[in-house]
This record gives sequence, C-alpha cells and structure tokens, in this order.
Amino acid sequence: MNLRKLNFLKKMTTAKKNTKKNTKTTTTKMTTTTKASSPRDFIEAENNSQQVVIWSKSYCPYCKATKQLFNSMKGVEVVVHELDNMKDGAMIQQELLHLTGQRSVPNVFVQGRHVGGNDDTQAAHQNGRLQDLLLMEYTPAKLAAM
Ligand SMILES: N[C@@H](CCC(=O)N[C@@H](CS)C(=O)NCC(=O)O)C(=O)O
Repeated sequence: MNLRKLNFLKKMTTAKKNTKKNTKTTTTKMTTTTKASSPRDFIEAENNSQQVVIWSKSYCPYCKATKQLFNSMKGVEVVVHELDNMKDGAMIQQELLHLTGQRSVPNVFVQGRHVGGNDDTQAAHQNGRLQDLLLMEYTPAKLAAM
C-alpha cells in the first residue's frame, strides 16, 4: 500500500469518528431560483457540494417521507430543492432523467452519489448503505483532486 493511500485511510478513520460526534442540526433550504449557467451545472454543483440533496416536489408524499427520514438524523445537512416551486424546475427534472435514468421525485444524492427515489433511500437506510455514504468524507470528486 502506498503512502498516499495509507494517509487517506487514516484520515477516513478520523473523519468517521468526528462525524459521529457531530451534533449539527439538520437544515432544509428551499431554493426557488438558479444562478448556475445551466440546469446540469446547477445539479452537479449542488450534488457535489452538499452532504444530502433531495430533488423534490412540495406536494409529493414520497418526497415527504424522504425528508422526514433525513430530518430524523442528527448532524446530517440536507438541502431540498422543490422543483415545482422553481422557475427551471421542469428543465432540472429533465436533466436529472438524463443523469440518473430517473424521472420521478424524490431524486436523492448523498455525498455526490445517486441513491434513487424514496423506496431506494428507505431501503438504503435499512441495509446500512445510507449510513456508509453519509460517513464517506472523501467523495469521488475530492479523491480525484488529491
Ligand atoms: N417509487 C417512487 C415513487 C415516486 C413518485 O411516484 N413520485 C411522483 C410524485 S409524488 C412523481 O415523480 N411523478 C412524476 C412527476 O412528478 O413528474 C419512489 O419511491 O420514489
């Protein structure tokens, strides 16, 4: 194992410990406008910079269940984009379909990784994958930049 990889694994262990101690409360942000140059840029910027992003619709019961799940988790920062309240919402939904193969909402990303809809997210919570993703300090984008 090379030194870089070893250092990365050490950092990851520390990150896991720190994350467990973290008691930051969950924040939910509603966004109604986009400043990015294209829907795709906006989606990628959000997914790659936030711990959890839920592409949602305000009236959707499946979205509500997903938001409740993340709101029940301490120390997890969640950003919710209600597509039905956004000027570019339809274009963003179309772009999400291109990116993920999924048209329905919620469309959930954790640490830049696509998790899926509400069913997928609840299942990931049950089988532990969601917790693994939430604890992943070093995302693919960060690793590529190392
Ligand atoms: N099985 C899906 C169901 C999601 C679903 O049916 N969402 C509806 C909104 S409640 C949807 O996206 N409909 C199409 C649309 O709004 O464009 C899940 O678990 O996420």
